[in-house]
Amino acid sequence: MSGDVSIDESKDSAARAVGLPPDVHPLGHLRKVMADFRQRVGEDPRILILTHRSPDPDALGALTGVDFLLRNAFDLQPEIATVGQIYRAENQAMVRELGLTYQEYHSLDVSRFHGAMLVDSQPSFGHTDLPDDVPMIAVFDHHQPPPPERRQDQSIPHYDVRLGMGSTATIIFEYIRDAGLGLDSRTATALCCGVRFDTADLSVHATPLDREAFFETFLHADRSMLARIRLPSLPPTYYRELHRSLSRARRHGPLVFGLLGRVANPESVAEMADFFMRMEGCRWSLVGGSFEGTYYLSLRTQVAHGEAFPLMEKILEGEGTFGGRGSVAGGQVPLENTDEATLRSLERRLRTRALKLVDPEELRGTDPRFGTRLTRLP
Ligand SMILES: [Mn+2]
Repeated sequence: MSGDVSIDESKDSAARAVGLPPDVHPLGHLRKVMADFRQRVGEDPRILILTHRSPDPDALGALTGVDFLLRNAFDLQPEIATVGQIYRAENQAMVRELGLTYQEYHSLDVSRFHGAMLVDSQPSFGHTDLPDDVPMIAVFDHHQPPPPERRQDQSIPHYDVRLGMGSTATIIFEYIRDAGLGLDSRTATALCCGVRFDTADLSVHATPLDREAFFETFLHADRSMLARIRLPSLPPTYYRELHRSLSRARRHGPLVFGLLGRVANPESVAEMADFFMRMEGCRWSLVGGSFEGTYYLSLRTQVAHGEAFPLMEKILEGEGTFGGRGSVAGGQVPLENTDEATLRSLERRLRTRALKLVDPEELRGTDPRFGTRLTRLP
């Protein structure tokens, strides 16, 4: 991966076309939406802030940032709810270090709320659970929206989706900045983790606003906390999974490919895809594993190799749901059966489709079907 920062100013305004019109000031628009909302439901609306299942650092940073914004610029007392356990050690460390506390969405009485806001996801995404009877007031995200026929979000008054943006934390940072609020160390640390995680320290997908968000939040962040989040202690199961992933993964020309069967931690799928991507000569990596009735897939590409989203689309061929941006994509396929045969046959289909995407010329010297074990590579 090249170390240079890719900045494309034109992306910002083009991306706005998906969500808010380019001439609309996001904070001004949100203020207007909230004023209208207060007129309808009363001066003191109860707001629920949500994100996708098993939130990553960008989702956690954005949740913390929106909470801060609503409390300090809108005089609200929102509540945050999450779905799904957090498995990745870095993400657990972030929750622990920052003392983040969330309600468990599925045990929450959602009828208490007048409205909901969603960060780092969109309503029709497969990995996001939303209440049916609580109106969605705002969406803040940077992922590719679904095709119009599958969009359930036509009526959301504040729909701020910016495709060119490196992280959702960056988008939230802009609101906080524009509201003239000073960042406290906890919010700054949380936002900083989000920007650095989704942009790999500004090395990919980084816009000028991402850079500003990163530097500004870094300046106010708790530096020793950032270090502890970055290199947390790891449970023994981590090493077992690592060993299994290394022994299962194969190199097929430019592709490092690992279908891991059952995994003890669904986030190890993304973690291994990142890890394999670092292998010299690897231009894309694909890792999958099954956990509690869902098959998780993570795909990474080198910028020069192309976008991850269309590759994932070809690999899933209509099975399950997927999302992505730039060089990163993730997919989930629900398993109607958790037996070995169902799992094997899904992995076979995925393997066949993935290998079809590799140029046969580049497979020379490896067993075309089975690839080469990572530990046997010359
Ligand atoms: Mn994100």
